[in-house]
Amino acid sequence: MTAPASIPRFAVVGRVNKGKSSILATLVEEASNERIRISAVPGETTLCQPIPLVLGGETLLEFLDTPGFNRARPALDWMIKRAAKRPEAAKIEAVRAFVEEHRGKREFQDECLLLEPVIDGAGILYVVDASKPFRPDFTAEMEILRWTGRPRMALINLITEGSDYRAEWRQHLGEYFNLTREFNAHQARFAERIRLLTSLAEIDEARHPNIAKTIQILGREWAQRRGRAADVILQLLETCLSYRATRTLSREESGRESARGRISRELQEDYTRRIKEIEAAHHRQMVALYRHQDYETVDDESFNRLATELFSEETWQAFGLPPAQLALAGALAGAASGAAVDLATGGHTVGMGTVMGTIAGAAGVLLKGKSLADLKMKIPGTGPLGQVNAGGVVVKAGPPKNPNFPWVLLDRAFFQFEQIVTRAHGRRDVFVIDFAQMAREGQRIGRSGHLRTEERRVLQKWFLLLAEGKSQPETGPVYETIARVLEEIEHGAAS
Ligand SMILES: Nc1nc2c(ncn2[C@@H]2O[C@H](COP(=O)(O)OP(=O)(O)O)[C@@H](O)[C@H]2O)c(=O)[nH]1
Ligand SMILES: [Mg+2]
Repeated sequence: MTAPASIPRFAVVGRVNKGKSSILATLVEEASNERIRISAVPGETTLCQPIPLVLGGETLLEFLDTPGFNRARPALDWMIKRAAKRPEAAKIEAVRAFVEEHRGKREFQDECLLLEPVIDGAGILYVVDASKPFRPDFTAEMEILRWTGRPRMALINLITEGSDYRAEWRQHLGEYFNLTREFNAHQARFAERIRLLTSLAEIDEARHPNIAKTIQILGREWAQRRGRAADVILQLLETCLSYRATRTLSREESGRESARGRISRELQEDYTRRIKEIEAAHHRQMVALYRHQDYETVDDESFNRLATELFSEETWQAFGLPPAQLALAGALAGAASGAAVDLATGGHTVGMGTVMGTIAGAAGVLLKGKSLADLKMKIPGTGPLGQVNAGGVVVKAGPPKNPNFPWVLLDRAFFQFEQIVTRAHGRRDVFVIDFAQMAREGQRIGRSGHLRTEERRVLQKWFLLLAEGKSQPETGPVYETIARVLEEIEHGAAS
């Protein structure tokens, strides 16, 4: 099943285990090992597999993942003999004759598989691993590719860090290829993918318009994706800050200290569990948006880890606003930080003051010392004074009193986004967003501290409105701010 002839095709060739399949997976964002098999075991790719670049249901380009060269030297020898018999013919005739002679036979199975599409007009991407030295026996396959006369580009992948023969490789590749580019299958980001496609357009003039169109569509789609990512983060904050855990105490319970203690613990547990669930769900959405959802190892483990760290001391040291900025943001937003809390019931209503005290106390025990992740809850009762209704006393908890809570959530979302957007699809190792690892460095790594003053004000104001239970405050400027930061992260600007 191949794409129509009008779609540019490129055969990806080179020796086995040079990262051909990995490069393709990264290029077309295919994280599933079912569809693009990547393996440290040589010889996993045994057929020519078409790998389309599909956007909006349309195939824009098609790559062919090939097994790679196996016996290039004897193949070239055969072609040289053949060419000697017909010195007037173009070299590609010898390549064509070679394929016709050996097709379907075992001797040059791999060579035939990869040369066939090239003879039919596919361009060539030749992949080498420059962490290994160049050896003269590579020239045979490079010579064969030159004989085809097709537009061809060499791609330098660097598989093993700390070992670098790029300069040497470049010299040799320059003799055989129209262009040499570097592309790291495990590190390439969106900008590098676009650069690679631009290079393909350069070497293949006939396909230039098609490839240019592809680049344009990709850019548009990427920007739309960023918009959706900003929405995901906005909804995460909205949902978390609006959430209240509720419990109903009977009149009798509300007067009993042991019951109040138990209920307050349950409330706190309910609250934190639900917030973690909300965060994990939004994380999953983001993962899917950036096409990592099929990736088998984006498993619950990473979400669990994500979850367990939200309320940890380390997280609260690494993320959120530094104290001075927090105070300033609060002041600018028209409320002193933390002042919006305590609209709880005080001692006026049945048992309420005590319940709040208990929760605050529990949090204090949980997080001793001058804890940042202080989970004191706002606990407004029902009605103006949290009065008792027919069924009992409704107690609500959330969000935490600490004004850094939304900033911590926001920073974590930015951090997740950065991990996801920089994750190359060609990687097949476990994808874990390890907040704890980052936090262990003991530095503030959140981005919110780098926001512009006006942006912090806009966000703080919105946070306060949500925390106060105002439904659906205006989100335009909030969205703009989040989208701007996401763009900055995409472009790799330092936090
Ligand atoms: N660290 C690292 N490993 C890579 C890179 N590219 C490929 N690999 C690994 O090298 C092995 C072979 O990769 P694969 O794409 O299957 O090579 P192919 O046989 O040329 O298709 C796999 O274990 C890959 O994970 C890279 O850029 N960095
Ligand atoms: Mg392969």
